[in-house]
Amino acid sequence: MPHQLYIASGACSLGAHVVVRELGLPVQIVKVKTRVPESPIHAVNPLGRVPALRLDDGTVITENSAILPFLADLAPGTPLFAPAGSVERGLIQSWIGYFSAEVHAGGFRAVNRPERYSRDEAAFDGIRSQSRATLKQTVAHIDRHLAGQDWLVGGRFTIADAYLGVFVRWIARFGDAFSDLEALNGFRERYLARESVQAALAFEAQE
Ligand SMILES: N[C@@H](CCC(=O)N[C@@H](CS)C(=O)NCC(=O)O)C(=O)O
Repeated sequence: MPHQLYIASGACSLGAHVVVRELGLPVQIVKVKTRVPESPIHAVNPLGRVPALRLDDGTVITENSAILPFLADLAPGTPLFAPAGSVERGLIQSWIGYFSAEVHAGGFRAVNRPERYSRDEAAFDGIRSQSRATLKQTVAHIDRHLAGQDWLVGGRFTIADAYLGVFVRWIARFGDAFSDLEALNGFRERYLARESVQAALAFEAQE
């Protein structure tokens, strides 16, 4: 059996999915549902989360921050990543860490899952609005970095950009509240124009 990447429609697994398509890797994309007990994801990742990468020997790698570099390393020398020990590799991994910890876990999760932060339902709206304000500050940092450049590191599309696309798409749901982040809005257009992204989104939209 080939390596299998477990993904879900609209989820943060889009970044890894895009990397598989950018690199033309021999990795089977397996679309699953999350948050339902009968989902096959539970047999792969005990946390029930995507992305999860099941290797051909049965080993399962979870976490975007591990899966994205692992996939890129399946194509040695790819411009989507950078050589071990290089400054660019450090910068790409720095952004991936920021997206995983600060933007996803620290930002979106509190906006989307206030029940994880309080048992008091009356507190949910307050958690959502404060978290949204915090998230805005977090993504404004990315917006400032992107001003005047197309991609995050080295003037080319990398695995960090593949991952950032997830959050830039999610931000669009906030409409006007985030529309002043011009560099990020430009990034979203460049991201959505990529063939790999369009193919990944079309696959995810299929029934
Ligand atoms: N830290 C993990 C987060 C993964 C994660 O939260 N995935 C979400 C989709 S964006 C999921 O599968 N949620 C289902 C659930 O929590 O039950 C990573 O970066 O890979």
